[in-house]
This record gives sequence, structure tokens and C-alpha cells, in this order.
Amino acid sequence: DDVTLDFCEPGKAKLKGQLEIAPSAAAPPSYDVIGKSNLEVTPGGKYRPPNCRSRHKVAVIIPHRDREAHLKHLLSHLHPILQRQQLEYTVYVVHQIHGSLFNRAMLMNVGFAQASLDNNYDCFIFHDVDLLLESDRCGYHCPKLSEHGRSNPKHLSVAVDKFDDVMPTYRYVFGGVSIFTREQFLSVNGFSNLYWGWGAEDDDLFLRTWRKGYKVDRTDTEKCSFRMISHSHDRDNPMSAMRYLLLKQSLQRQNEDGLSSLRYRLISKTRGRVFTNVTVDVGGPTPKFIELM
Ligand code: UD2
Ligand code: MN
Repeated sequence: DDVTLDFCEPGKAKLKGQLEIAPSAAAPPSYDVIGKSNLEVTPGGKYRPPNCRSRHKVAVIIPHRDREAHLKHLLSHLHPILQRQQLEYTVYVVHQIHGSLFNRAMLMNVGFAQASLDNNYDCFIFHDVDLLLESDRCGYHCPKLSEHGRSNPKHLSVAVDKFDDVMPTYRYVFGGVSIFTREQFLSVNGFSNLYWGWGAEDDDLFLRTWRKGYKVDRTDTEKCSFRMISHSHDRDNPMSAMRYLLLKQSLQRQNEDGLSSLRYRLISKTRGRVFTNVTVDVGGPTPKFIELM
């Protein structure tokens, strides 16, 4: 930290309000072009405001596989917003190798662990690759440090506009974009590692959060709304029966299943021009295994 600088004043942030969102069918910009439009972002996808000391040290964690066009759209949209918000931040993309079902939750845990090795981030934003913020008045950060003690994790993507309809918001929804301080995430023991394929890992996180005495703060949907890039659905999860059983026993497992039991094989960790890439093998059921079940 450069302690000689004054803290950034939120009032001085040059926000734009409502943002234009390029149609997702359009070809996304290349990483090179994204880099050239964000010259103050340094390798690894890191930024800190040059003229003031940020009040927030944020790691943005994006789980990813085979959605590179979405990733480019997201990065080109998000970097300028985070800079305008005067955040000190790094973007981590956690990439799962092929060979087993996708495990969004486990990739979030890996992102948390790997980011924590790099820096003392105080705030973690767990972010789907396909959600674009519609206004930069939606703060991508945790409450101020002094308020951490009594703050709750936050669900940011309450309003998601997808093919012109707003997603039904039911009480347990916690997917999309969610925000935890380091203490909060450690306290809930992160996400469960056991959800392979689409669904329920976010509901599980919601239960874990309540179990540890937090509530889930919802953002003001006027300020924070998102557009989801249209994509085909992967809801045909071969493990779907399993996930209801898992959810039922979520709370019994909480202390043994999560950050405390996280095992993975790090394939590579590299600093790209506009993000830090973490590629991992998290294991998991192979197509052959599922066929035999
Ligand atoms: C909803 C939730 C999501 C998650 C999911 C259930 C919202 C807005 N989103 O998303 O957070 O809880 O249900 O698991 O509430 N991904 C890849 N490659 C894949 C599959 C997934 O990169 O092959 C990543 C990517 O970041 C994606 C996220 O996982 O955005 C969630 O998957 P989805 O977008 O297919 O699921 P969706 O939209 O139903
Ligand atoms: Mn999606």
C-alpha cells in the first residue's frame, strides 16, 4: 500500500451511470484490443488507482470453460467499470480442464485460494462469465473495512435480464455474482466441493451462509441490474438426482466440505495481459463413470 496517498473519495469517482452494452452476438474484442483500451491495467489483470489509495482490495473470480467469447465481452466491459470505481483489483479466471463435469463452486474455492497466495485481498467477487452490469453505480466491492465486522455477504445479481425477462428471484438464489469479505468466506468454509454439473451449488452456499449467522444482503435492483449473454443451457445434468441429496445434507457437511477439504492439481498459473489465468484439474466424474452409474 502506498500510505502516502490519501484515500480515494467515492464522490470523486467519475461514473457514467447507465451503460451501453454491445450486443453479445457481435464479435468480441481480442485480449490485445482489451489491453490497449485499458492501458493502466497491468499484467495479470491488476489495477490500482494512480492518484489515491483505494479503500478496497478486490479479487474478481470468474469460473470458466469453453466460453471464451463471453469472457472477452465481460473483460472488455468490466475493466473500465472497476477502474472508474477506483478499486484496487485483480481479475482471476479459473479454468477447468476437460475430462469431467464442470464444477463452478470448486473453481471459486480455487480462485479464492490462489488469489490469497498472491495478495491480501479483503474482498472477493464470485462472478459468472456471462453477466454484464448495466450501470456502473453498482459498487463491485465489500463494505468498508471498518464495517466488515457486522456486514453480510451480498448477492449482487438479483435482477438479471435475459431475453427481456427478469429472472424470478426466490429466497435462496445466490448464483450469478456474489460478494464476500475474506472473513465471511473463511467463516462459511467457502463453497461445497461436491456439486458436479449444473445447479444447486449456489443454493448450498446460501444455506452455509445462514448457518454461520449471516443474512444475505440483496442489492438495490435499481442500481444493480445485469444482462446475461444468451447461451444454451447445460441443465441436463446427469448428476441431478445427486444434487438434491447433497443439498439436503449440506449443513451436516459444512465444516468438512469446502475450503478445508479443497484438493486440486494446478496445471498452470500465468499472468495474461488482462487477467490472471489459473488452469486446474479438480478431478470429478468422467463421462465413462456417469454412463456406468
Ligand atoms: C445459474 C446461475 C449460476 C449458477 C448456475 C447453476 C445466475 C444468474 N446464474 O446460471 O451462478 O448458480 O445457475 O450452476 O443466477 N461455466 C462455464 N462453462 C461451462 C459451464 C459453466 O464457463 O461449460 C461457468 C460460467 O462462468 C457460467 C457459470 O459457470 O456463467 C454458470 O453456468 P451457466 O451460465 O451455464 O448457468 P446459468 O446461466 O443457468
Ligand atoms: Mn449463465
